[in-house]
Amino acid sequence: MSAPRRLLLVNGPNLNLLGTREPGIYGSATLADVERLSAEAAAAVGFDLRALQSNHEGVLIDAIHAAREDCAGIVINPGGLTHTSVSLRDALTGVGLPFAEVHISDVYAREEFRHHSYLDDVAAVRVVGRGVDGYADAVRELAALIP
Ligand code: CA2
Repeated sequence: MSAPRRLLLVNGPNLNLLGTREPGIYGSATLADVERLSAEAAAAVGFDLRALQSNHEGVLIDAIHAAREDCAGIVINPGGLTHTSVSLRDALTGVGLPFAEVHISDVYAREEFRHHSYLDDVAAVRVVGRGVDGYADAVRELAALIP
């Protein structure tokens, strides 16, 4: 059977607040804008996109596990879990799908605690500090790796 032409877009804790606060760091686009621009980028390279945001680590992990059934790759902005979660890393490596790690802001120009990522050595693609357009870049770069 051929691989599914679908990507999962995962946004982690607090990213539902996009466009409502801290525009100086995260811009003025909303989560709905991010999901739309990502779906458009996916469609342009022949992929369907399913989007999920949750503030709950276990919900994110369950969605990553479920992606094994019908997705070819994952684009994820794990939010603050980037810097704390071995469990999220284990979920992503456990399902074995290629994934792209996205950060809207330039985490390396911010506080020291944002410089460490539990995902950076296992991500197939990393896009950092390109604003919300980075999601479209991540979709394209990830799709290019999927046969
Ligand atoms: O730059 C990114 O995309 C981050 O992943 C965003 C996380 C942060 O903990 C990471 O260090 C970098 C935080 C997401 C919170 O998003 C908000 C958006 C608007 C207003 C408040 C929070």
